[in-house]
Amino acid sequence: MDTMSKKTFIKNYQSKYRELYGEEVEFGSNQQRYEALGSLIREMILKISMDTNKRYNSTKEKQIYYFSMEFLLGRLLGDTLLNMGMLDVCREGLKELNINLKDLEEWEQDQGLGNGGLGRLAACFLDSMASLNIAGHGCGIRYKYGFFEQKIINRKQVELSDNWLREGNVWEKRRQDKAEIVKFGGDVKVENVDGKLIFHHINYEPVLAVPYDTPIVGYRNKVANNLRLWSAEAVNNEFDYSSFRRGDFLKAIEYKNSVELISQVLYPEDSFYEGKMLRLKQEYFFVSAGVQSIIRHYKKHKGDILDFDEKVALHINDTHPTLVIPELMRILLDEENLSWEEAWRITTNTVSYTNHTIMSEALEKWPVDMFKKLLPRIYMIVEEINERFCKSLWGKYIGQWDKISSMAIIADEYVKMAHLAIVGSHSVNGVAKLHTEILKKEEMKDFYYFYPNKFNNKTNGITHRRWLIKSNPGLTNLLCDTIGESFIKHPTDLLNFEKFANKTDIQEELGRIKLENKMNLAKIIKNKTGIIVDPNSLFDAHVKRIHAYKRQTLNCLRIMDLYNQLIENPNKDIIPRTFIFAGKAAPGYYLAKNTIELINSIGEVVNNDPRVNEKIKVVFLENYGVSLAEDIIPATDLSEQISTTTKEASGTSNMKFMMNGAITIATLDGANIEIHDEVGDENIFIFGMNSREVLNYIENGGYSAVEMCKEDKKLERTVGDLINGKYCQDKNAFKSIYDSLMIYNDEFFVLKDFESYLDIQRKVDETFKDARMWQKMCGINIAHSGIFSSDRTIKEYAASIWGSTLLYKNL
Ligand code: 26W
Repeated sequence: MDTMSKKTFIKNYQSKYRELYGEEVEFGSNQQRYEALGSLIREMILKISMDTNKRYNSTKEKQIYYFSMEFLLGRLLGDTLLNMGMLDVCREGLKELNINLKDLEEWEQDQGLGNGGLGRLAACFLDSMASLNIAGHGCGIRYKYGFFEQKIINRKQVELSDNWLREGNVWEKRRQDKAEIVKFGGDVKVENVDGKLIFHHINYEPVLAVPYDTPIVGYRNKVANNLRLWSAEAVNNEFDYSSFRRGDFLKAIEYKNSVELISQVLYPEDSFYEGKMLRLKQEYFFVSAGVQSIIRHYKKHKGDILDFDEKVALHINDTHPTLVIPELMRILLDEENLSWEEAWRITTNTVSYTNHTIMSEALEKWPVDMFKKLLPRIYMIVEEINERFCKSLWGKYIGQWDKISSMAIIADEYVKMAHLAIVGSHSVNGVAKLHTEILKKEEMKDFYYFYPNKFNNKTNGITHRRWLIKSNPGLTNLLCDTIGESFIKHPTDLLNFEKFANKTDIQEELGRIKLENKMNLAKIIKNKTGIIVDPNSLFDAHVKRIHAYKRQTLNCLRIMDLYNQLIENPNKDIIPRTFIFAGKAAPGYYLAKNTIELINSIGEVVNNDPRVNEKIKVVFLENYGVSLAEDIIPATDLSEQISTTTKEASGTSNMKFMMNGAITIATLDGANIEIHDEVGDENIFIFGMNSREVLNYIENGGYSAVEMCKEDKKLERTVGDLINGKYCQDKNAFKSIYDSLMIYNDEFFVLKDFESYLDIQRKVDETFKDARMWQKMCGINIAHSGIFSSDRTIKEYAASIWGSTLLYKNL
């Protein structure tokens, strides 16, 4: 890519600043300077976007659209500069103007339009698609308020709204000219014209879907794909004057408000489904707008509708966008006048589906009444899909009514979205090997038996551009100095680093880089919490959504046990540790919120107890998100991935930590298994039950938490500490956690894995004592992390699901 010279950059930046603010940049605030830089870069990207689109339109290469309810992009400035090859020029140029690029970057609000893993994966995929020169675009919702901002007040989580658009968003461009109408409610009138049924959707409520486009720039390859996020507006932006005249003024306002509600806020629940009408509205809203605009674009460029499936792939990120299937059917049937068979062939060939969770409480199903009322025409189509599917089941399972009704799309007055997604797509994939096996053998086994060829695995990945090159420049420099730069384009070349992991000077260098990152994090911890932590202590990070299955409680119990031991035996030889927690709890998830309170309470006791606080510190960092993760991950020694085996579909922070040279302490769950396969027993700390044992307990019972406690006095005592006032005067403060373990029989086997967790933690201490040994392990982890780049994942999707035209010409 032709990059700018420093001189040109300075000139352009100064003139951009003048144009925006009518004064010289030296008088500006950092926020204004950020805005000016953002808009300068945005303009430069415009040219790349135009060229990319021109190329896509003329080569007619297959276009991939990734439909996702969530895109957790974080900040864009730094990563965009990196990908454009302008990071150095920009940093140096600004320096000449006495401006620190970092100070400007901090002014950018995180784009937090996602809950966690699923949304961040979508963001990593966009980066990889653009960087691999694949014509892949995002389609989602432009929530006015993203994931809530978390504050800790009195040790408890408090939720504040995330008004991320308050200062505007330099990266997006509103495209009023590309707006679509989405229709809700009303009735369907069926007309018979010469024996053909024509469906008229009448009396509906129209909603204007206005797209906002954000360019996604590939790594130094002159590609800019598009992320299109839809915003809901009243069709007549002004009040409806006819109803106004009739005195129905309030009705007009009501309509406007109810429409704008659709894209108002991201639902903050993940892994827990709530059958809210507004959520169903959100789902249909962006799906319908997206599919309509894709078809409009396709036809505008002279695409033949019968070849649609050869030129377009629509991917659905979990079941949330499943309505892509009936919506595409609707357009093909009602607007393109295709036969059912043709429409069905095109739809199923076009759509593919990724499952991200086996937690049954996260499975989406909509009450038939609600569905029918909100989407009458779509419901008719889903009914027809269901009938045809059930008929095909009858052929195979003669007389087996139970099986047929358990597989049906509509049953027990519910529309089951996962069933619709499987039936209406040509590919169903899980996100790590174990997860896919569980889908095939357990969760979706009937469907796997019926459609064995649809099922496949695509182990998740993370973009090494954001999560290594951008967030860990120290390590990146060391890698470039030792193995050269090829890993940037070919991340599996990181393997070349393995031989360096043995070298003393490299081990020392790795230690030095880590220490520097830890000093940076220590500063952040001090600023945010007032707690002073020792950068030479072992940084042990457990950062992710707070959820019972992720077992923050197991970590808490272990710290509580360690605290008891240190009190009893002040000379106990342990490695000083800083326990770092961060993560948000869904606002309605009491147990998870109680866990946050527990962590903070343990912190208050431990950090203020002079008998132990030279040895251990417990820190909870509020408002976990992409930007905070970028500070925590490069500074971590030990990565906690301790979910109940079988429950974590993949996990992706495990990969980020590994790539930054943290050692993983883990159950053999999700992608931890594949990390273990990569680095071998000696370079990871594995503990706990395996999937067979867990599934066996779940299926056959036989586990008793009370018995576990009876057998292990230390465990009994630690669990007892939850309700004896040790960590909070109010003895009932952590009653819900205590009850989840002792009364509800510890659904996630925390107590069962406790002993083996303590054992392996002792091994961690032993290993950490030998600094050289530890750094060697870090080096090996880094060397083997390349396979977890989302570039690998995306190549697999492109080759075996999307059938996209692969043009690796810039690689
Ligand atoms: C309907 C409410 C709801 C919302 C979001 C249910 C479920 C979700 C997501 C599927 C939750 C999620 O983010 N799952 C995570 O997806 C990651 C990317 O594949 C995996 O790495 C994580 O293991 C999985 O928990």
